[in-house]
Amino acid sequence: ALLEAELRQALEAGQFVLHYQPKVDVRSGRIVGAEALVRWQHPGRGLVEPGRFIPLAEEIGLILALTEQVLQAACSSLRRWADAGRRPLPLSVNLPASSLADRRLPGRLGELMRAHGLAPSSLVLELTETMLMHDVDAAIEVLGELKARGFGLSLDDFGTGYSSLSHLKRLPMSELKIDRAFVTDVAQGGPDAALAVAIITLGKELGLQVVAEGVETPAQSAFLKARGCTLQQGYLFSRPLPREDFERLLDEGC
Ligand code: G
Ligand code: G
Ligand code: MN
Ligand code: NA
Repeated sequence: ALLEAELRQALEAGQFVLHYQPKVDVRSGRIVGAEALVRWQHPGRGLVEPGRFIPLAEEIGLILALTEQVLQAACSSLRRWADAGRRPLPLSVNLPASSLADRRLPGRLGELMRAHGLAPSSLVLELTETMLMHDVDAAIEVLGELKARGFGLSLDDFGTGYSSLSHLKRLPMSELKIDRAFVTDVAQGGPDAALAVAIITLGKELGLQVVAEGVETPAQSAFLKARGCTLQQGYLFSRPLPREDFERLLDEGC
């Protein structure tokens, strides 16, 4: 109950910040995008990880208000980077399961981008397969509208949820993220390597960008690259960083 009251207060006080993890094209070594990950800058506890408050925010009905702040902060950063003359870097944000239930989502996101003078293509919406499978037909309709407006659509944590392949082909995604559960042992050549290769092939055949997440070692990175997965994210390249540190990384020419 204490945490609940604190969470409400935190929304009012603006205690949520975004950290940014680069997405790298390993062929060039350059940063080609970033994922925004929310953290709670708690006055007493320090930086709180999302795993410790997102589920609670969903439970007590605060997730949409929190998501609104995340989207505002993401757009502020995109605006800031454009104003500073940086090359365009699409920013990915994680949407909660409940967000697709709102049919007004595409219109609201369109309005948000307009208000910041941004093209919808500068924002990539990350959705998990589990949230899409809950009501596939409704999801396809909302996703279709988001895609028509130009937003990027990424299927996050792929392979760990309950999507069927017959549904996958109907979802108008632009990107598929290989869950780090498959990446961890990918260089060992066992079943996870087979699954990762199958996911890469599947994604490419469906015309999607394929991104590996949770890449921590050169061996993992090299294996994935050799199999055609050149977009990678993970501690090997960088942890999620506060905005200033992320900007410094960009300034170093990565
Ligand atoms: O950053 P970290 O690895 O601690 O994130 C843990 C989980 O929290 C991940 O599953 C991630 O998708 C989720 N998450 C991070 N930021 C956000 C956010 O802004 N909104 C939502 N809904 N989930 C997020
Ligand atoms: O569910 P989602 O894919 O959005 O979760 C992203 C989470 O993964 C973030 O919390 C981020 O901190 C974490 N993460 C990012 N890179 C790595 C990595 O290389 N290894 C591990 N273990 N976690 C990572
Ligand atoms: Mn994600
Ligand atoms: Na993921």
